[in-house]
Amino acid sequence: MKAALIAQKFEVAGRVVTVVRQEEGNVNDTYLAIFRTTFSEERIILQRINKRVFAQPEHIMENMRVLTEHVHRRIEEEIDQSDRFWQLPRVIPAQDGKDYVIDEDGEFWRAITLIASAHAYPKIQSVEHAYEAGFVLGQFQRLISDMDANTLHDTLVGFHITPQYLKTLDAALQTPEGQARLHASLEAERCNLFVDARRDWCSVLEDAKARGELHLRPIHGDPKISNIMIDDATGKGTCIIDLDTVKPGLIHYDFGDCLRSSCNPAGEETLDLKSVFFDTDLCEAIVKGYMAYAGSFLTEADRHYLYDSIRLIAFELGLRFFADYIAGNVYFNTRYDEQNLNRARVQFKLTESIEARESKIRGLLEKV
Ligand code: GN1
Ligand code: MG
Repeated sequence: MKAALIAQKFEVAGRVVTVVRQEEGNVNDTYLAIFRTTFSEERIILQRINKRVFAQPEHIMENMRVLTEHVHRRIEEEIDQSDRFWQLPRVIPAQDGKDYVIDEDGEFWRAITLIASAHAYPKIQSVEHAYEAGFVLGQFQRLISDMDANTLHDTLVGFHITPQYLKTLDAALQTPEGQARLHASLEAERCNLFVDARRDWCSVLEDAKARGELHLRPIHGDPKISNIMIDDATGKGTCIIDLDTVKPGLIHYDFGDCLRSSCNPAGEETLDLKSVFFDTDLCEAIVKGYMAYAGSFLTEADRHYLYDSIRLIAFELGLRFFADYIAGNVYFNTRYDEQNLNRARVQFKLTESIEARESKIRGLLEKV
């Protein structure tokens, strides 16, 4: 198997015993590789970067290295004051000293350490889990809050710039194929109307940025619940994984993404639309956990846009899935044709639920 041959090119002691494809991930392909020597075993994560999405994968690796070295140093400095072990994956160099391997087909591979004896869950498990998710995100943002955003590459131009996704949708809708996909289903037409009704509002964060109210900072970019790891031994949050989208951005993208993914107990892939809603009890727990750390670095203006960020990132993800469905599923990995349409409907249902609970959510955000 190709992945096994690639795994062997990274600096890990021993020989590859097995390489197993992992199901997670809408963009990159992920494998677990197990190495053994006569006396020991090491498990690592091997990933093939999707070059359709990331034009310059070497920049992702530079961002990852800069950020992980910064965070590892800070974790070490604070270890004696900490109530737990904080972890963050480490980039494993290839045998030639580079941070990646390019195979004979030009595919780009990288290896990172596995966070052992901890798990991430695709859906929220409990109110305690929600608190821990918020706590981990707040701690992560605090640990990188003293980094200069200019030290990071913009590895994914337009990422989380909602009005840009509208343009992508509009371009797809202008093609005959796009029109055919739109009119082939009532659900697609409904999604389109849902988007239309929110066109003017969806630049809310970009407008605040343009007015100078919000500033670019280093962000994670994808802190959904399935990227937050919980320590098996203690039940406490220990780590945030999937550092592909670390780049300059608004902390609101992260806050919104954590909330929209955590407060929908049905999860992103459910086919049961009726079960999708925004759970404000979970929201309260996440916000409490988040503010334990984030309270120290949020400005008044940052706080002002927290509600909008939750609504926006749910809406934006729906828009991204919908635009991809109309375009013929060219961005996100899919297992069946209507998967992106279904994912879009889930996020739009969630957006509606957030909108219906606006005053409750704003109240929770003011309380902490
Ligand atoms: C993608 O590949 P994955 O699952 O880590 C996407 C995120 C979405 C997420 C939704 C680079 O992340 O932005 O929020 O799917 N990543 C990219 O599950 O587009
Ligand atoms: Mg990701």
